Amino acid sequence: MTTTSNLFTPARIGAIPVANRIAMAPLTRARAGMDGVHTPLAVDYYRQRATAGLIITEATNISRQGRGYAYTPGIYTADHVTAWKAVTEAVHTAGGRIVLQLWHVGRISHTSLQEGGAAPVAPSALQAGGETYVEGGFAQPSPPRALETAEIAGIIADYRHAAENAKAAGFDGVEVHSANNYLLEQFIRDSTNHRTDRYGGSVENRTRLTVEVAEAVAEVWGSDRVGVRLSPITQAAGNTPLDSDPNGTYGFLAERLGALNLAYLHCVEGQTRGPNGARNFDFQELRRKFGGAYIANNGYDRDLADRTIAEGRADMVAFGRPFIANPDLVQRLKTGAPLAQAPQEAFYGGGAKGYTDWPTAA
Ligand code: 8OZ
Repeated sequence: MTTTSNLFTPARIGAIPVANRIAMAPLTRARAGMDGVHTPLAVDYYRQRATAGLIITEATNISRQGRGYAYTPGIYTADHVTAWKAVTEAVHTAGGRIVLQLWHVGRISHTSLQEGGAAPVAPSALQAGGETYVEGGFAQPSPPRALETAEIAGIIADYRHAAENAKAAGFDGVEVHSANNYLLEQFIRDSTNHRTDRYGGSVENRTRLTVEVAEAVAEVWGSDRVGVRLSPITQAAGNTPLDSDPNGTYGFLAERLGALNLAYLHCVEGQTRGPNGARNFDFQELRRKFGGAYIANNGYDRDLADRTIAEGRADMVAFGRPFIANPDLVQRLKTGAPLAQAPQEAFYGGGAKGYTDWPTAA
């Protein structure tokens, strides 16, 4: 196998210099405490994967209200900052770069995870299907309540506070999670947003919250250290189409985000390939509308990633699952060493087993 691949050339993603074109995709591992504080295991886990050109952390709750899964980390208390600081120091000492993914789940939550058993919040009072992970098992997300217009400034303030904490924790930047049908995407989609205020109705109104959050976070970090993740054709909420016009909605949003000169756009593209590959969405058109650095994600293997970088269709490719069982994924892709496969039961929850005990290639 060739080692002259384009994947191993350095680049700049906004203001962030990266040593290669391989990003570690955000991976929910559900191994923090119920208080959202990481244990020292997370320090080992991220340090082991620091040869990625850029680590994008697991989705991290910006507020207690934004939490929808047990054992996911937070970035809203001083203890969260302290725990994450140990992670960023370890990654930097190992020569890596790491951005924190900022997350508010919106309606994908459960009353047992909310302060005082409150209902989760959403653009509209429409209950999600599917399952979330609560203490001790899975549960359908609880019926949400619709946010009052006057509350939305508070949500943006929570993002700003989380971004400030991420800065104090020593990250290289932040990624706004506006994908996979969590809060920001619930606003974007006309199936989950039935509002009649300035955050609902027109495409401009539905995309407003993502843009305002990106602006607020960019005020903290500088726009060249802020990325946004989108999933225009996700099936995260089941098989039903989430939006009547994904091309129009996301094209508009990509132009708006492009005008902010952000560090990067990161897209979950995978459902254009494989068994659901008939889905019609042009990610290159989205990338052109955004105009800045582009991180492609989902279902890439070495050859497709290499071709994508060689043809200038992305600046980085993010690998997710392969990073679980291959802490030295970059080296393995370089040498052609075989990749280990993580079993599903290693993905979420537990301790070191299946998390920090994967060996490097001999
Ligand atoms: C898997 C399990 C729970 C959450 C996402 C943050 O889909 C997630 C997630 C993934 O973006």
